[in-house]
Amino acid sequence: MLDGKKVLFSGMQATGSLTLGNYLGALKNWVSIADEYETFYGVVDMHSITIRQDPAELRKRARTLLTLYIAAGLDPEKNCIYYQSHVTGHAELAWILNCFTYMGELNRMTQFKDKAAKHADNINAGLFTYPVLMAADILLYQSDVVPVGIDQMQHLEITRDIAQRFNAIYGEVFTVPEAYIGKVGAKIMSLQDPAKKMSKSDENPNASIYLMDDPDTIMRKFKRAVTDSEACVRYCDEQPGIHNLIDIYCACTGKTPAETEREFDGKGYGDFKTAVGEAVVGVLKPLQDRFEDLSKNKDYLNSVIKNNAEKAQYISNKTLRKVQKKIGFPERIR
Ligand code: ATP
Ligand code: LTN
Repeated sequence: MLDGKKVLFSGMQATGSLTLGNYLGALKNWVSIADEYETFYGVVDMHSITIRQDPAELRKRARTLLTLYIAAGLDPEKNCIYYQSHVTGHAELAWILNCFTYMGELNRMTQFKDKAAKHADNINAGLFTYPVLMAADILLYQSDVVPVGIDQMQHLEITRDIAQRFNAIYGEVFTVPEAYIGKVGAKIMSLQDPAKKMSKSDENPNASIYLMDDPDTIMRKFKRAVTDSEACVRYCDEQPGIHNLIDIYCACTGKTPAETEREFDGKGYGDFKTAVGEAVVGVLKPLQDRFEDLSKNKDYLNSVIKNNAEKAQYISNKTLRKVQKKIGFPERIR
């Protein structure tokens, strides 16, 4: 609890350009529930360097991501939007939590296995302990809820395990967080292979809709989206391509799958794909316009970056000091 409200933490990596999957699975939910919580939204640039990054590119992407948080509807006066690397407690708590996390637990993480396979030439220790830094992000603010897509569930479980283990030894130090998974859009699949999740690191640009894609590109990508052979708009597991497009349509329009089936009864894939494309353009265009406006306002963005980092540093220090005391680090002399 912070100022009588429950605490929410979430974050995204500044790697690659955000996709519609990131938006519908995470960012959109962040905005819809923000008012109910005291919120912290990190641009988790420290997580990004587990994969080799070009410095100038990382800096640019981090700023783009922070701007997108605001463009998506998060008011930075009410939501603490900041760069993870500006708040020292993340790394400090992560080190401590590393000493309360087992190699065997980290070995089971599917994201580690996937990323290690993709980057076989750079399987660094940071990639391995990535979930511990994520646990530190969350526990540092005594977070109650963490809105994420389904793919992050395993990391949430390990965070809970670490918190409970620590609390069992030292008393109730950490709030044990819950994941918040949205009802629609929790797992948007690739437009080219509906068995794979839509991912910003996919090499095929036609597999993903990027938040910055222009309307023509969006319509073209949906026209080319892989569909099935039944030629009717039905929400079922046998038609994974159409299933995914219905999920996208519902997440963008607020309609249900049953309503969508009725709306397109007797119509072919072509009409449906056009409607999905238009629904997505309708959601992304205003976001893109706000992004353009915000990007021009450098002073405003800089003040958000500074003020929120200070706020996050101040609040996170409380947890950090408590943890340091509990584990027996010597007191600071003032
Ligand atoms: P990468 O391809 O670099 O691993 P990613 O696209 O998977 O990146 P992340 O930065 O790992 O994105 O995730 C940011 C947030 O978006 C997380 O909460 C994650 O659960 C959510 N998310 C990512 N991809 C999808 C998707 N296809 N559908 C729904 N949510 C998603
Ligand atoms: N691992 C997350 C990003 C992330 C995160 C967090 C999400 C880092 N720290 C804390 C929620 C809470 C991912 O989306 N890949």
